[in-house]
Amino acid sequence: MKITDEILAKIKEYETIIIHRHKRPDPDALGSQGGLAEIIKTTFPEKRVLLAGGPVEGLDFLNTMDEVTTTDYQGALVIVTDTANSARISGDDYDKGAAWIKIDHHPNDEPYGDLTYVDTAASSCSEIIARFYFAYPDELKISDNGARLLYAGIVGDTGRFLYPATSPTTLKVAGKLAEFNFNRAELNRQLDQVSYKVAKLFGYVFENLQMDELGAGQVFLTQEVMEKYNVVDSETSAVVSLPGKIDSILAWAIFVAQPEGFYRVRLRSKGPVINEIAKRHAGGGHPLASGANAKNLAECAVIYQEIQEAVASFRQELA
Ligand SMILES: [Mn+2]
Repeated sequence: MKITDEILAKIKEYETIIIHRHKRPDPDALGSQGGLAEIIKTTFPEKRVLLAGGPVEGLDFLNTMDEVTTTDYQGALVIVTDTANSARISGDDYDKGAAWIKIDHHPNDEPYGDLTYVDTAASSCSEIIARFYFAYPDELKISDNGARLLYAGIVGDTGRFLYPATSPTTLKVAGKLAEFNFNRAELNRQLDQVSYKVAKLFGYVFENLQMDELGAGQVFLTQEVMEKYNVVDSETSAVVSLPGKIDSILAWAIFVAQPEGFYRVRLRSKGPVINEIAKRHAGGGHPLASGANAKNLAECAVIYQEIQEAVASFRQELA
């Protein structure tokens, strides 16, 4: 039995289905979660589908969550999308259901769940959910809003079809989703626009980025900087891809100081593999897009040195 057949059978089997995604959700987390919910609701209107995970931090134009209580989990099927490891699942009771399923596109370092469907070649978890929908044209239905959510997730995780994970399949799936009735131009604008204060922070990042001669970059967002620009940690996600605009940069880290004293580290790359660095520093992710944590400035310095080494050996292999 194909894994997608098994997942469809599980969905048919349960009356209540609770869908989780990762903490600090991005458009792909909300798109895959909400898109799957719309498929199930539209196909099986008698089923109860709940979205778990709490507030959506500035992405409420995409979706809002449901109130989910512990008793809702009794006899329920839990599906978790876009979340590599259980510690990152948003919401507490994800393990209290009768069965649970993982659907994801990150490296499968922790294969949690009774069923695990991971495709690391997919651009996004939303692409996986969209392919699931298109694989059962006689069985599954989706609403226009479901198509909108999946499209948003693909646009989010591919940087608007820019990153290498964007495959011909990604574009085909996005094209088929675009046939549904939603305002694509408005959605693209909502995903792309930033507040005036975050635009000012863009200026700070370019102004203060340090880069070595091989193209390893770093920038620090200290508590003082965050206060000066009046931004919170979740708003800094908008600046993460920014250094990639520079032609000579290859890999970079953005160190975001946390009130507790440690640093959240956002790592991005155009080639050198950086998720191995992330794993050594309490993190993980994709080869070209990862997150880590540094206890203090000394660990930040170690991380930057490891980026420099990864960039240097990447350049050597190219030469
Ligand atoms: Mn994703």
